[in-house]
Amino acid sequence: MRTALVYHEEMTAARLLWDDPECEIERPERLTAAVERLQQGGLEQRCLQLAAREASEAELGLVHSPEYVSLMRGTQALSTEELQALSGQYDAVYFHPSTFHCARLAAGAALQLVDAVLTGTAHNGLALVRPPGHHSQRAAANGFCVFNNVAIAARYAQKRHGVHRILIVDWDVHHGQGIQYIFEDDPSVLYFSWHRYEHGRFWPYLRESDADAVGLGPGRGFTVNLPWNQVGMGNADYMAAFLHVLLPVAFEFDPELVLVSAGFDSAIGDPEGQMQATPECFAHLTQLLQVLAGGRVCAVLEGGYHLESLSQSVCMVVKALLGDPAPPLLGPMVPQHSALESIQSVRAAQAPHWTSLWQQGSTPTLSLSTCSPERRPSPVSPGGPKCKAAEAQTSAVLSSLLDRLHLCATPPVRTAIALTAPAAAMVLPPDILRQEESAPREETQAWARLHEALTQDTAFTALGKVLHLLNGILDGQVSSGIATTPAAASTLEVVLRQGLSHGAQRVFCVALGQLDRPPDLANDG
Ligand code: X5A
Ligand code: ZN
Repeated sequence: MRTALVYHEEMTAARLLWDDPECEIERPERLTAAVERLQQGGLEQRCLQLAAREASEAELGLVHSPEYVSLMRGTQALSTEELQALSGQYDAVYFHPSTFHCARLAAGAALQLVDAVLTGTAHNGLALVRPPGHHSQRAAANGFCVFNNVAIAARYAQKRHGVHRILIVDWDVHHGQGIQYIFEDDPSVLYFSWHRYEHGRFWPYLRESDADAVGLGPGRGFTVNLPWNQVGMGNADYMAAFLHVLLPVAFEFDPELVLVSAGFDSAIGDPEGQMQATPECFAHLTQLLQVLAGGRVCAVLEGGYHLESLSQSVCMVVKALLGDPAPPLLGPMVPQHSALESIQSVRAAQAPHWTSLWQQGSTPTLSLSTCSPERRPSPVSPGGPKCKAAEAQTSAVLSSLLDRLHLCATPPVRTAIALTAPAAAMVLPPDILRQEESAPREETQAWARLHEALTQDTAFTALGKVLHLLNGILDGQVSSGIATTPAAASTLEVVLRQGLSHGAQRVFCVALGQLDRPPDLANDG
């Protein structure tokens, strides 16, 4: 299993043929700089290198209208003047005689990457492409984008490989409104985008880029927008966004494939984004995504206009995909107030749709009486009395939630291990807490009275050890524990029951041992 790198030199052919200050940043050197840096770092050679193919017109038709595809095909034969005139029909777009070929290669590269990952040829991968895709719409080019590479890849993965749920993570600094429109009513594709927004005063200036755009009809809750209202967002802000918004929702969604609209204009030095995140941050973001979908992560280049920052960030993503450890993030790692406000506003907007966002002691937008336990809460009439009440409730809890996100000390990351057999002389790292004690005998016995199968001595000791570990976790002494037990499933069941009855939200217990029978937790959800 390897990391695929999909590329074709011919994608450097398209370039701006006239003066246009808005478009001149999207140039061929973006690709050559990134590829050269991958070569210098010895990274290209560690990847499975695949030459991009052109997407067929049928494949483009998965997302785009036949008329639009024909119009784009026609650009190959236009004069410079005609190309410039057609470009003027769209927002922030330029055409070149090679654009149609490049754009088909860009979409084809994304499809090849998906093929490689879904057939098992590769574990994960990156497609380095131009033109980018995430602004492109069914019948419109937009923001340097001609065909929506990632959206086409998502539909293709569903049609060709039978994948059901796909997560699209758009970490480009611009809102991929094209992807949002294509999937806005589709619950099979979860679209997450963060973007420079500045309360609507940044391109593409859309009301629907704000956090309250959550999708339409059956797709409600499957569009997740995180607008940044200030420039200068850095590593701590990006990590907080992943940890407090994207990952909870993504775990609950449980995707079978992760596609990344990997733009690097969200990195430090980029003239478009004006953000502060360092290239190392993208290694961490990539690593975090690899816990989803069995590691099936396909990243496709979008923006990124600072050649040095772009190339370094691309290297960091490829290193993380290859499994190299991520360099530490330096600095105090404290999110900015404005970032926390944005994070809290998305959490509030999405809370009705995702139980993983319900916070203990507060349900930001809806009280429990209006929010049914099923996935879809009953809709609240816009502007109605419930809506007004919810708004008031939101602002009331907002500041306390902000304080909690900001100030609440997280328990130390510390692991305890409890071994039932003293013979198991394991050499443990020094920072691991070795737990010799067992839980009070009455506690264990009380449970064992109800479960006769566990009253044999070894299982009984194991249960005591595990309960003791659990106490350590619930007290905040340690954050996780490992117990070796001869009856893993039964003890695991007790631990989970205990954890749930304590209202625990952060219990990670691994029981190593024979699975005598699968834990029966169906009744507890
Ligand atoms: C793919 C991408 C940005 C367009 C900016 C226009 N497009 N001002 O980053
Ligand atoms: Zn961008």
